[in-house]
Amino acid sequence: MPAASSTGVGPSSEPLSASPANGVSESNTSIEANVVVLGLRRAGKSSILSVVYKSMPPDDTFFLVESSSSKGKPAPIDVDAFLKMRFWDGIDAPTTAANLIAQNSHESGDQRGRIAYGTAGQLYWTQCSAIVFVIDAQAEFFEAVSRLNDVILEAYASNPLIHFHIFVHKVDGLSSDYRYETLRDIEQRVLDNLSDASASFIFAPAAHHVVQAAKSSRQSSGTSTDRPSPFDQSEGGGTAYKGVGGFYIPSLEESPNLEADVRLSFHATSIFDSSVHVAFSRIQIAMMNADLANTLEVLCNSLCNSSKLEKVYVFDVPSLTYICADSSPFDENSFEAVSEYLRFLVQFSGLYSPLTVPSQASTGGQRAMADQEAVRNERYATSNTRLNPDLTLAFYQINTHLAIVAVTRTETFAKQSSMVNYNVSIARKAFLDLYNSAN
Ligand SMILES: Nc1nc2c(ncn2[C@@H]2O[C@H](COP(=O)(O)OP(=O)(O)O)[C@@H](O)[C@H]2O)c(=O)[nH]1
Ligand SMILES: [Mg+2]
Repeated sequence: MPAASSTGVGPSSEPLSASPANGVSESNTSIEANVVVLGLRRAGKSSILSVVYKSMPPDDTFFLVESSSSKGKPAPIDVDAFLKMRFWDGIDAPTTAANLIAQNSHESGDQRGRIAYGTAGQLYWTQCSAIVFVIDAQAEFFEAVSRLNDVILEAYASNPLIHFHIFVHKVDGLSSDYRYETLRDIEQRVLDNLSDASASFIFAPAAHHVVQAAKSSRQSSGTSTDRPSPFDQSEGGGTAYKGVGGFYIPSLEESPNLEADVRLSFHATSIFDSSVHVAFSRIQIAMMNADLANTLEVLCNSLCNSSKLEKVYVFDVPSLTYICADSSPFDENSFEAVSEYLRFLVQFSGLYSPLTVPSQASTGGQRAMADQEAVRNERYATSNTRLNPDLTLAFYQINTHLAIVAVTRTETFAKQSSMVNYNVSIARKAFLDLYNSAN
């Protein structure tokens, strides 16, 4: 059975995925993407991060202690799932002293711009790839939407490439019709606010640096994943324009049309089903280098076609998020079944012989060696289960925290299992090579 990667938060000698924030990075500089989670108090920010990245059972979030700016700096969560990401559980403090200091430097043309809200002065907006803004859909959301509007204008002024993911959260309390209505209502209000703000909107000097760097990296990169850095990355690390190949870079010379230019995505989420994992999967994929994301999808498609599978995902098992999937339409129910299956496998992973798990303090290099060793010996876990008479789920471990999960017709799978195994063994080597080269 699979084995867990090391983690920096809490002990982890368990095989696979008992460990949450897999592969906490050794240093700031290896972080490729910072994501700040913001929202009003009790919106559900800490719950979301705890459920997805710390494997906390949803019911336990009721007992989460409230974080507050008086209790010091937020401890970010580091995740390595093809992309080395750092998630910040934002403390809502719009005008900290740090922000005022940053404001001065911003006015004097500092290319780093202002300090990001919620990070207690540890990060600039120019270093954030994405912001998750959590809105409690069970409460009155007028104030939350107005706060979101402030955050968008503030962050976008310094960093026009930042991607805003708005979580319309706690939708478990709403009927499915009302869920959709609430989502549309919030979306419309946000867009209206942006449209109203366009006329008086001014970019900060930092924005010009970010856009310039993104344009030149897009021109020069070709298929390269190395992006030159326009600013000092020593604090917080990370670049804002990872994966810039795939989206529109606004022109700062023309008058802004915020409702069209700002990158916004809306997600209806709840910690009581897999919607929150799906939302984070989409965030991860959107931040990934566009070439890498395309290659991963092509690989999933070819595995799907060659083995006559219905659906293929590559999962980051500890967080139950996927890193890529084939291009067939996403199906919520099948995703829910796959997540349930992975949860089940993880519970029993300790019974099987784990791979050589590098110790908690191990370096990325040691982890890569352990992974290569496992490939050489072909010692990776596989498992399959019949979901219903027609559908079978199949699991193939890739390394200490990644796995291929396929949804397939039971009949096809039974007839062709040796061909599927052969194709999977080739695909998993390809995924592993990509993972190693992306790291
Ligand atoms: N019904 C429901 N409650 C949630 C959900 N997510 C979080 N909560 C609850 O909301 C409360 C506040 O959550 P918390 O994460 O502390 O909010 P924060 O202040 O934004 O970090 C807790 O009691 C959670 O159990 C959800 O998806 N559905
Ligand atoms: Mg909190």
